[in-house]
Amino acid sequence: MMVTMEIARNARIYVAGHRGLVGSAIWRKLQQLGFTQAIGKTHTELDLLNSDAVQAFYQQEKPEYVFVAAAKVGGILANSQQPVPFLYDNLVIQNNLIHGAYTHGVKKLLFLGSSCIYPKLAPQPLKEEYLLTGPLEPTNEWYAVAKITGIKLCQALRRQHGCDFISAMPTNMYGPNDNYDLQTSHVLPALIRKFHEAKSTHAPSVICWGSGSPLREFLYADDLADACVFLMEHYSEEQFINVGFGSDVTIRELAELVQKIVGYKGEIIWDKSKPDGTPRKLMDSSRLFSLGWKPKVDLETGIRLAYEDFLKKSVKAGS
Ligand code: GFB
Repeated sequence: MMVTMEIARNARIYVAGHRGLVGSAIWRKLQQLGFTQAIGKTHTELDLLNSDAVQAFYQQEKPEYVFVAAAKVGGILANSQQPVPFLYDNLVIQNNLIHGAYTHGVKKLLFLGSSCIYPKLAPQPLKEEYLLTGPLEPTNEWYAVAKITGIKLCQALRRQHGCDFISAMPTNMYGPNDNYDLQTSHVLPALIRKFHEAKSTHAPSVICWGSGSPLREFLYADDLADACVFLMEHYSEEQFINVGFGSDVTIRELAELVQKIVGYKGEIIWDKSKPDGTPRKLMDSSRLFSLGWKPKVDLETGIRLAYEDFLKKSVKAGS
């Protein structure tokens, strides 16, 4: 059901994780819409793993609205190699932020999860009600369990204490301020970097991971940010809501598209010793779309924008 609760342009809005891929996009969106009191804290200013520090922050800054976009995130390899931070850090960060928002009377909170919360072999497209109907994908179950716990905490606080806390599950994201570290990044920034470097060094081939056959859905970060602000103003339900693009591509198709955009002429080699992960995770975003929200940036346009951002950052870093 659609509700309308317009947020005053001078409301105090905390974006946790405002320098990350998603948080920075929410920050840009708030600026663009004329919000005058967005609050962001760097890791040095506020350690989200420190419960006392988070309580003191809430006490002092008194945010009225909170976007929880802070998390330990990473691609398929980082997820399987670092189970502890993906589980523990995420649980502590979200518990501090969500429970702290309750104790300090935050008016509304939006918690961001991930499409990996769904069972590995759930029917496609993924509907919200498929949560907890089967085993998770092993390469990211630590992260998924943490995110499921975050959804449940928001639901529990709503049920027991009437908190207006909602959760959104975005599909695979990409865009400005992404992580381009080849060991820890997601596939799209990794491919941008690999094809760009291969082009610059005239390398004959680029190695991509897995078989290339898994299907993934990609949403440009600024579209997600737009959806987050839309949900903050128009959604108030216990059930979390999917935020997807609406269609997916194989990793092979994605690699060929990035190759074309970067302008690399060499060969692609598939390293099958690397994991494929979930075979497919296409979201069913019909609940969100029926509220009147739609993504604006198609995959090719989004990759071109992300590549421009990558080039700007490489020039700044002097590489
Ligand atoms: O984006 P990605 O790391 O994570 O990988 P997931 C998606 C697919 O791309 C996998 C393949 O099949 C990878 O094997 N791939 C091909 C590559 N080349 C590369 C490469 O150079 N780097 C990377 N990283 N992948 C993540 C979860 O799953 O999705 C997180 O680990 C989170 O928990 C995120 O939920 C949204 O899409 O498989």
